[in-house]
Amino acid sequence: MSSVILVGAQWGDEGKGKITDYLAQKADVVVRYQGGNNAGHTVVVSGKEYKLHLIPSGILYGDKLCVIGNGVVVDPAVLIKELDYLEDLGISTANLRISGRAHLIMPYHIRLDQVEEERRGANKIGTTRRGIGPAYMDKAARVGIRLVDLLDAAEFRAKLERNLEEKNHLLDRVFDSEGFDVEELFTEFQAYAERLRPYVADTSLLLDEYRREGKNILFEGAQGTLLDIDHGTYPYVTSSHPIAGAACIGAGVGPTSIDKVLGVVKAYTTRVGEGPFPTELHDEIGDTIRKAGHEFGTTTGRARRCGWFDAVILRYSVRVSGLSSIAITKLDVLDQLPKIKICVGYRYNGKLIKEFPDSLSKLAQCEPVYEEVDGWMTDTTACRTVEELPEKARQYIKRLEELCECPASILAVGPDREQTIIVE
Ligand code: 2SA
Ligand code: GDP
Ligand code: MG
Repeated sequence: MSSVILVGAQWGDEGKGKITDYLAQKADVVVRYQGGNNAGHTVVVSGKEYKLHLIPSGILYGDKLCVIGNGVVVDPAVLIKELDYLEDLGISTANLRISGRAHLIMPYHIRLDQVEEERRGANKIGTTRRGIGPAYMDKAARVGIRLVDLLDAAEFRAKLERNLEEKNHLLDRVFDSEGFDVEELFTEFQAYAERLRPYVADTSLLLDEYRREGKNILFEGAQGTLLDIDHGTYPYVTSSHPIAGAACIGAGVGPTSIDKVLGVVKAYTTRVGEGPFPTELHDEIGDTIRKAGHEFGTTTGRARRCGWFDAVILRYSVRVSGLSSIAITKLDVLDQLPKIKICVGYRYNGKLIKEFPDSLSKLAQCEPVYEEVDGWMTDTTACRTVEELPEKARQYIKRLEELCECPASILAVGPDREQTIIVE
């Protein structure tokens, strides 16, 4: 396996948690490198469901080193809650390490995310309101507070005071919202510092040691290509880079140490939040898919918008993340559909286009061009090999591979770890 980056190839929620958990069997290390607790990864092991937001899905094994890299924004209260959640379930968190270079999500980031979304009104982004955007803004503005700062009380206090002066002014004057008290936040965060101190490490160094020993490292992406701040449907994106290149920056490893990139895709498409979505279904088929696939946000519970598979998006993901292969999840969700559509291109201004457009208004005017295939109308949830899949399901997968110009290496036919097919 060596070093593999796993990324979402659509708008997130492709089943990255499940595939990470599956691949983690053979990994020595699992690393999160971007995003924060806006992510929601659901993993099912022997019928039991685990929901993770910050901690890498590899934690469920107990013996894997799990790393939260410098590129992640960490809400310490949420992280501690997740540590408690796992420990209550008897899952050890002793192998977790968090980069001291990771930035903190502070309570004022969460408040700002909320009031900014309200102010945007009809132009809202549909954020998860977890403070992700404002935390990355502070990082880029060079006023962010990092985990290493949290561990140094004097440093933390100085940075907190400076930040609160500005943030309280902004909240009060611009948003007519309540500010925060220095003493209260300082005391609250000192408790977090003590709880998190044992986990903080130079994780780039740690990963380098593992790499030199020839260990298998799995990088677990959050969100998806189309939510990337550069390559996604800007401004309806998250504030980090879900594409594969970000793994190097967000974990502190060099690109030459990466062997493979795996893109996780659903057999159809979903999106949470606002923004154009060419293959979105506004009819009962969309409702059927949402119901069959339990398409509701893991973090916020929001209903996900559902639509047909879009090969234009996939080819774009293959390009911008350099995918070596894809894992196609949720095939079983299509089991009872008599007809299935695949978007093979867009019609824009009367012309057929095959490349994903950069302009959002252009994308909003794109009409999907579909190819229709017969559904397999058979339960696939017990299939464990490609041969056991119905012929029409195999044809569907083959067609997706051709259109995406990328081979499928893994298929998923249910949420459980066991419901996974390795393509030989
Ligand atoms: P943010 O909060 O600033 O990152 O939001 C910006 C956009 O990014 C989208 N986004 C997501 N889309 C899908 N899934 C995500 N994670 C959760 C999940 C979402 C949930 O796993 O289900 O529970 O609602 C995720 N995180 C961010 C978001 O919808 C905005 O469009
Ligand atoms: P992630 O954010 O990419 O990790 O995906 P989420 O966990 O947010 O959403 C994927 C959902 O689909 C989760 O509830 C998974 O348990 C579930 N899931 C993953 N793979 C499959 C599959 O092949 N079939 C079905 N029915 N559910 C799946
Ligand atoms: Mg998710």
